[in-house]
Amino acid sequence: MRQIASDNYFQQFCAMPLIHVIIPAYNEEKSIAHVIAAIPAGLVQEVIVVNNNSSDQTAAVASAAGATVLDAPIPGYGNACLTGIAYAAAKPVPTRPDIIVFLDGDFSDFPEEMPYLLQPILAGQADMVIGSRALGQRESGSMMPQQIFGNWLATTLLRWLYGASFTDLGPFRAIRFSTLQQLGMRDRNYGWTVEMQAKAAKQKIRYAEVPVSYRRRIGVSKVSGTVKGSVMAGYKIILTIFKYL
Ligand SMILES: Nc1nc2c(ncn2[C@@H]2O[C@H](COP(=O)(O)OP(=O)(O)O)[C@@H](O)[C@H]2O)c(=O)[nH]1
Ligand SMILES: [Mg+2]
Repeated sequence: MRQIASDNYFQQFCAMPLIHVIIPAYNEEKSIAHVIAAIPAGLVQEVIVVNNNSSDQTAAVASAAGATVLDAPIPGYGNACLTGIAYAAAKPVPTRPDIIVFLDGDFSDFPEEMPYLLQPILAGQADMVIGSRALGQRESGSMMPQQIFGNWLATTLLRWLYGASFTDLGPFRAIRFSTLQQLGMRDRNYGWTVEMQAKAAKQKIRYAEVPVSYRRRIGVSKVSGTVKGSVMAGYKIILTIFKYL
């Protein structure tokens, strides 16, 4: 795994922007505390866990780990993200985030790699950064074959139809809050990640990709690990790509 940037690395960025992390979580009581604990200390001002009717202790474990826990009654990954964005947008300006980082709650991402995700934005080179598992180190079995194929197909269509050069629809990503609001995100479930990338390409947003590591999740997958989830996600991703053309 790559060497993590030291604290004084950020000294060059005079006023560190406010960074909030949004983590959609559904029945992730075994992993959520690990995810929160692995976020580099002092890097972010708030960790927002959006819990969707979890039947386990996800909410209690997340708040005990220091996160702000929001309950999103309507199921769906996108809906959880929209709930987190609405919460951040409702904050008074001085405490409203400048940058949002999205992260999954199953400990398959490496939160300690967040400084790399942020670097192109902090350096003023990009307004959105996707953590690419295709460019990074992936533990075997961390992504299902249908997931690898689905990402290849979606990123190929984004290249052909939008002229965009993405290699993954990875969940671990960072974006300027103003850019995120400009995109006008709508999707409430599986089309969220590709909607953001399709709209960013369409609106000529400056984006970058950085390689991120990926490992097998803790617990059970709600999307790619289930036939229903994979089919629904595949269908919604393709639909979303053509919807925003
Ligand atoms: N809040 C919320 N989170 C969800 C929902 N479905 C999945 N998630 C979370 O979204 C992330 C990705 O889901 P996951 O099951 O890991 O999908 P996979 O990585 O594609 O296999 C995890 O943190 C899940 O807990 C949902 O309906 N609501
Ligand atoms: Mg996962």
